[in-house]
Amino acid sequence: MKIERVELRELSVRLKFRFETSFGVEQDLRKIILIAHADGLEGYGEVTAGNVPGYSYETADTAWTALEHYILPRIVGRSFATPAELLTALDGIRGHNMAVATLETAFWDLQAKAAAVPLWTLLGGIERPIEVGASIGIQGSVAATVEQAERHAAAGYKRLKFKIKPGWDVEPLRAVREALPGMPLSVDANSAYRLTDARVFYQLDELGLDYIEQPLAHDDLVDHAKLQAMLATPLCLDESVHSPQDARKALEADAGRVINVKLGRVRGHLGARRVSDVALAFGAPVWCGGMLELGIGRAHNLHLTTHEAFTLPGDTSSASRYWDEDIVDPLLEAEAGVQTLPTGPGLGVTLKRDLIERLTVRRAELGPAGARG
Ligand code: OSB
Ligand code: MG
Repeated sequence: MKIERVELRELSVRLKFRFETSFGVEQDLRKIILIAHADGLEGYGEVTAGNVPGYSYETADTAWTALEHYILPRIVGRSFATPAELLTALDGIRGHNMAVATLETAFWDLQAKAAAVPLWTLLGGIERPIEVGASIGIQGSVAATVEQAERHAAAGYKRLKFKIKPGWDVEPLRAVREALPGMPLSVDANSAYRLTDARVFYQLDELGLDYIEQPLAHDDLVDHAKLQAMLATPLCLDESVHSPQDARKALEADAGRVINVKLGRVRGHLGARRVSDVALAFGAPVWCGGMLELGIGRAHNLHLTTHEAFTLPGDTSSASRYWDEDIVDPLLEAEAGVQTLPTGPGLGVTLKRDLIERLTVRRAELGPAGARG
């Protein structure tokens, strides 16, 4: 397929809630979407980076710059037969996986539309209901945390994940465990602890959590392996895994026993598949993480999750939890903790053009004549 033209749009959107993690608070978000044009078809991708470099070094701004100046100029006007070929053309770009993934995932959407099949069939998935959990931010009071836990459990979510940070960990989780004795629960520290905080993890180890996500530094597999050896609860790696090589090293070192796969972090669908293949080979369960996505990113996550390696509930909860209005039809809603795949070719969602126009704060287009503002 020849990529004739690519549009970038930055949208200004507001989450329905303030989402607090160990690295900061998010609510007013800058979301970039990408529309790739080929053979009369449109492929959609979404940047998953945050406003600031808290979760990763990438941000909405760095992704925009990487796409506009480094990635798209190598791609626009050229033909690619497969996503692997497209990625090869980007071999010279180190890192910036979220920016690359935005284009890579849009190219998969194009290919599925050209083949007139739903994206999951190209990804080697199986058509099945997608069980999802919910990721719950730091609430600031134990009572509010328990209230959130009970509300999401009643809504049918299959697993509840709580953000923790030093000083906000054992007490709220004990209260949630008491309120919901049989509920699958997990915590996500987003790298906020050190090995010297082992006392906290010994206490969390008593609560029967499904896993403890990314407790230690993003680049420290050695200390994660030490902590894993001290605990019965599996560690789940998020920020530490950017490639199948990272997954192999982590699982070989027993630095974790579960992997959270996020399309942006691993450079797109091909990277995600290779990471989940490594996990399957090690017998480690994987699940699809979330980055507070709009409908394009959310739909990509659902198609990804159809693969057999994804055996634990992911974070792709109902779009209406996050947004008053989403930018795609249909609205991607979980019923009793189960998301259904959109039908139709490719992602199976259509863009709400008028809404997107109203939310747009920056645009660029790269075509045969190069960049236009
Ligand atoms: O660590 O999984 C994370 C959101 C932004 C950045 C990092 C993370 C998250 C979430 C939210 O946990 C998942 C979601 O509901 O999209
Ligand atoms: Mg995480």
